[in-house]
Amino acid sequence: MTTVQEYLKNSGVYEDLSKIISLVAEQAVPIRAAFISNQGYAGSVNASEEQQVAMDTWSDAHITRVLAKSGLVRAVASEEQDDITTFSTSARYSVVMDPLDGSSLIAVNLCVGTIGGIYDGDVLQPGKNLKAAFYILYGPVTTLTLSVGRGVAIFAMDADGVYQLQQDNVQIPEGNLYGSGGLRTEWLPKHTIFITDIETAGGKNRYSGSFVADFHQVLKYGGVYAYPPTKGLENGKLRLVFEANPIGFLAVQAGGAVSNGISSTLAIVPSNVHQKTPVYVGSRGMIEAIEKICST
Ligand code: AFP
Repeated sequence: MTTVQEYLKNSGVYEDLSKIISLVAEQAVPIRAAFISNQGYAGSVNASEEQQVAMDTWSDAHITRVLAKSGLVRAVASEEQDDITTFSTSARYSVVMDPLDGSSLIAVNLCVGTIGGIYDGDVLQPGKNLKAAFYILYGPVTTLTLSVGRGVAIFAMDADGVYQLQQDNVQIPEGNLYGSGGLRTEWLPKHTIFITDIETAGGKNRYSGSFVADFHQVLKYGGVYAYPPTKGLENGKLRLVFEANPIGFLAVQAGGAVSNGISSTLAIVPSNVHQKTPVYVGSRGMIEAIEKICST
């Protein structure tokens, strides 16, 4: 058995980077424990004008506090905070996070996650510069899906709270699952063509409303997760920095691809930490298909 710490050491990851990854991953234990007493809405809205649920604000405050205390982090940017918080300009790494992704599903006890990305230097860099990307999935088992730029590994938390390697060198197969956000009546014609083509070819619809959970099944079985531009929302709903980049980085490291329909979202230099982007992420063939449709 290989623990996440052993994996990071064997991968030659710098000590501080390794410590930050482990530190965030360990917070799965208190976060999971907090679900039971944080079921409702927080009564506040985030920078994207979305209602925050109690677990959004709880996990955001919790992880931010842990990172601040570590002394290892230069800055943190969170989907649940308006601005980037700088801790120490002498520290090397900055963390971006969606502390509780899919939080509206807590009240119905479906899978949710925590997404993280780590940059060497400041926050506003293109996703291709990520030094590490990961997500924790709070399913029947707590798993950590991680890339430090040398492929993708999945770890499962054991009864002692230790992440043990479950699968290394994960590769996205060319499967046929698909899940798309946005109301069908609001989709733009090119997205409708893309989804209709998948359905005609026998694709199976799997969409829960949690990006982490929906992407995880695409990672394992193949297919595509999409949150397209919709009428009136030409940049879709997902955030480039907190959602599209870490998950897109993992997809590419697993042999898949990520795109806004035109080109890779990992090349975009963010101008604003809360900027949104259309997202297509998954098997390479699926992403080639949407880019072909969008180019005509
Ligand atoms: P948050 O719970 O972090 O706000 O994320 C929800 C989300 O950004 C993503 O996880 C889902 O895939 C997507 O929104 C669901 O959106 P719809 O409710 O519009 O399907």
